[in-house]
Amino acid sequence: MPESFDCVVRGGRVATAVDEFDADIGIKDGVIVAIGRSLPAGASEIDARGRLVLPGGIDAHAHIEQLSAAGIVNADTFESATTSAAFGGTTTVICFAAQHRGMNLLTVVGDYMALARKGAVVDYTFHMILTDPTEATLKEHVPALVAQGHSTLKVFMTYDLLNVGDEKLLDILLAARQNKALVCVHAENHGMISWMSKRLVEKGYTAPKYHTISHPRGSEAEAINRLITFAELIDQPIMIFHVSTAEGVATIRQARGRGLKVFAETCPQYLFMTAGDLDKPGLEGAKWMCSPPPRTQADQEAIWQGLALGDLQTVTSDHAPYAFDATGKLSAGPNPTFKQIANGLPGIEARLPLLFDAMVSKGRLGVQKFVELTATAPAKIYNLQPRKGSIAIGADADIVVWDRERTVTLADGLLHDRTGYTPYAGRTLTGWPETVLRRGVAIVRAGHITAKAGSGAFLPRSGGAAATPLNRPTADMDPARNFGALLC
Ligand code: DUC
Ligand code: ZN
Ligand code: ZN
Repeated sequence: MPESFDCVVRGGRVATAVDEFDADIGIKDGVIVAIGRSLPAGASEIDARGRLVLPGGIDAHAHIEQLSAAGIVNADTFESATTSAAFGGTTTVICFAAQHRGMNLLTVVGDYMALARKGAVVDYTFHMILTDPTEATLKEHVPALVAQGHSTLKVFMTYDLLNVGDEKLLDILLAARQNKALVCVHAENHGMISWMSKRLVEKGYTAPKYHTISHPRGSEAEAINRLITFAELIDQPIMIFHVSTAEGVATIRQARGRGLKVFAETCPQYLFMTAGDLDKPGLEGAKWMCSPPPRTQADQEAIWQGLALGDLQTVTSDHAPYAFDATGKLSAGPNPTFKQIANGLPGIEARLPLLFDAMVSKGRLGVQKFVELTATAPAKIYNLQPRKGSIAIGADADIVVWDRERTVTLADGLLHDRTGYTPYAGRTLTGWPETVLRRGVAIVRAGHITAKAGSGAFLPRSGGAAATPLNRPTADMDPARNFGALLC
């Protein structure tokens, strides 16, 4: 044990993904160096008596200061989004360096890194969105960037200006395999969405609620199934983003049952909202518009079941904040069709309190599963362990002291992102992050943040175990069974 601690978090009830126990936590140089009873005094002390002490949350899917394909920058800067994250108990974010068509990926990542360095107040690492997988992108830029610690590629199967199509998706899966990177995918069938959207708008069904109909539920399971089929052909691990339907969960469960390396996430909007939330007067429903859209209560139940059984491993926010004005949701004018309204919800701050209320306060799956879904599993999948994701000797002291009694009624303007609204307004939650430590320093305390813009650290990552192929080639790709063709 070191002779002195910089800080001791004293007297709390510590919970990890597997344990729960009463302990003090001793911190030195930003790292947890002791977990025990009656630790000697630290240079500073945090009184955690009567509180839960949990690892800082990891939000592995947050759109921050990102240019959309339509040319809108979302409402948050790195500083505002990560401030909001910190207030909500999240100490690490994975956000998106987004290549649009014609852009050089090296430049995209360099420019994005400059924004993060300037503004982030929590630690961060990137997914690289590929929309233009040219030869140079795949053969030169991806290898160089993976070597610099950017080890996930993100791909869209829908959106006019983002989707890469089947052949390029296969190219990207292969490039990822060759570079030991994980591929994260927005999986929805583009043709179905496009066809439904055109028919709805032509017939005058333009209100935000029709956005839900324009993404027919089958469009998700179809794309997930196609993606899994492609990933199996290439023998490439994948992460399926924001699963919204029972059929999506079932398709993933079946693939995992066959031993395939398929990971999946969902988001609070698919656990706590339904399509009915978009059915509001005028354009108000736009505040609940995201893709895929929220579905039904039966889907919520199926997704909870998927989380319980491990078919889905993590819950992220998919924070995609657009203000309800001409800079965001109404950028196409005061009277847009649902097709002209930016997709996305603010959620980086509410994610943990919403889940804490459901899982810990109301008891659904319990505190250990809460920690697993929101911190430990994303740390494992995105290869941030052992530094992040748990309370353990040697880990960064990213710690949240939770007041499990405090009730908060969410309201527009209460949270710290820059949209000014929350789709969860009016919900009363029990349990709230009280003190948030990032690498041993209390950055949120008594409702105030002290972290300076740019004090967040970049977390370089290799692909790790999750991104390692099974080495289980299909017959078509296996030279021993495909008449000797060398294809990978
Ligand atoms: N859907 C996406 O695909 N990205 C951001 C937000 C959203 O709703
Ligand atoms: Zn998406
Ligand atoms: Zn997203």
